Amino acid sequence: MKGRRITLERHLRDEAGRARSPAAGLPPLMTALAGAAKTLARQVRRAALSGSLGYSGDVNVTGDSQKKLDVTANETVLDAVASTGLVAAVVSEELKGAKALSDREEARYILCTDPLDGSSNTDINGSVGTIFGIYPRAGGGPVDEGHDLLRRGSEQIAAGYVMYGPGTVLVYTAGDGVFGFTLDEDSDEFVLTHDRIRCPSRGHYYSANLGHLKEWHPGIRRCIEHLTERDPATGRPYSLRYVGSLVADLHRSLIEGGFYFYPADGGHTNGKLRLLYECAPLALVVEKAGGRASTGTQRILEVRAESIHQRVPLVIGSALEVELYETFMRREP
Ligand code: AFP
Repeated sequence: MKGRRITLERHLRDEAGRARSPAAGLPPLMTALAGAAKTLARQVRRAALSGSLGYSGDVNVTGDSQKKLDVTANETVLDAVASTGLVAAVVSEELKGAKALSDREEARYILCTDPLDGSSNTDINGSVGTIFGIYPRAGGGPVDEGHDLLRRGSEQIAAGYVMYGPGTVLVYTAGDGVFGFTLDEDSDEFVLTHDRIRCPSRGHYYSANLGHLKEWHPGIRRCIEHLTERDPATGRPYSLRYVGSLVADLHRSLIEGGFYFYPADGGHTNGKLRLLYECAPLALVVEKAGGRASTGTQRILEVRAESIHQRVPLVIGSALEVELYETFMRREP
């Protein structure tokens, strides 16, 4: 990148220096997450060489068969944030209950994470990601599930994701702007490559597992019919792009426009994706970039979690496409 080279560390220092920045207490935590991401990028890249592909033999709490990399990713993220002393508890896709890390006063944050999302892609050298959402503690004393963990996404003070693709990209927001950093493997630094990302208000891609089409809400099926009709004036038909790795599909929508959805179907009556560590963090990122995220009927950031592994339907991406989808869902059959 031409011009001034801004590393993540430098960027975090600058942001923390702004008097009213909500990121003021976050730099060490973000630095720890970035450190975990560097380790994970290497683990994912070398998995076939180190014998780390394939299943661990266990099933996680939400019923997914765990990959070996799911297990190591979880340990890597937990070790990294535990070392900061800033996190009171972690909610992770790979842990049945929340894991308490510290009861000290400086442990001001709750971390919700999917350490390795899209792990079914690991064995085919496909893109995967890490998702994280950070909440301030609701009060002092021991972590209380109701107050500290079962939150609305709008209460997050920072959120983001790391995408392990051809390059490793870390995208985050602490409320004021969305920033993307690419890992420079020569210097082992994340460098700012996507400054103040804006999600295009519309795009020409849709991302979804159409294998479940027949079981979707009729409004969603009509939305697909609409998107796939030919009307060059409105950019239709839309093109289908589906990696099957939420972070990768979302990253495309964020940068190029378009949208991703995973609605309820016969096998996933509340959708497949988890509210606290998949939907809410990505919703904060996308909204701060000017996009939208909803269940189809309610803004994701307003949904209060009822359990830590709760699932919700998700539609996320360019504002106009998400609105269109919501409109089709509201229409009478
Ligand atoms: P895995 O982590 O089990 O691969 O699940 C990935 C995921 O949660 C999300 O990243 C994908 O968008 C979605 O599930 C894919 O689900 P389908 O395989 O049902 O399309």
